[in-house]
Amino acid sequence: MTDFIPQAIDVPEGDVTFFSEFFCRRDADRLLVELRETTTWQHESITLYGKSVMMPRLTAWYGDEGTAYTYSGLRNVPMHWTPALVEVKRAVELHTGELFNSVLLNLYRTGQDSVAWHSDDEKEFGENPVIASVSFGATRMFQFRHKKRKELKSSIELTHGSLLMMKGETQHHWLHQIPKTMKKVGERINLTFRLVRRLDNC
Ligand SMILES: O=C(O)CCC(=O)C(=O)O
Ligand SMILES: [Mn+2]
Repeated sequence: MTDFIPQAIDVPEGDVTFFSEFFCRRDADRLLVELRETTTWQHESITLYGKSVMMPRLTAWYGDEGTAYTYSGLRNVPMHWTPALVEVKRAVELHTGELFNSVLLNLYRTGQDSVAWHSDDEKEFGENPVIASVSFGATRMFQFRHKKRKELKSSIELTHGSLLMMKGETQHHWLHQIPKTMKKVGERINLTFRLVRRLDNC
């Protein structure tokens, strides 16, 4: 880890901070290759307007036992942590003081891969989820849009080895996305660490 100076991102009613070089170049290069090769990537389909379509990215879900949850209509049953994931998780936990028990990985193969507007507000994440988002590989634009105040927007370039923290009421008030780009960009891997709580029915 090299950069401990947080950059605050302008998202009123939210709490977002960015560490541009959370991992040094050498560690980031090594982790990109390791994560690419040791992750069991899936290409899932989702139902959109009654039609089954392939997701515009590859995904993988890892975590402690008992942290399964439903995301985009898909039931994610986690796989066991790999050494590369444990390394990234430990670094993030040590630095932020937060604890996580699961991670969703996304692999954006080209500029045509993307994630559509959404918030990470599944009930399993609790009232005010803390999301730690680590990026490796190609730089991609991450955009925020306020749910009600249409004039409020923000964006940040997520660079190789960076960490973006979203906390507080961010997921209540803001949507985020990674748009497609016509630029020639290489592969990018993103990890979003989350704390999944067991849902109790009583
Ligand atoms: O790739 C990213 O930076 C964001 C991914 C994301 O928002 C998600 O998986 O929920
Ligand atoms: Mn998200």
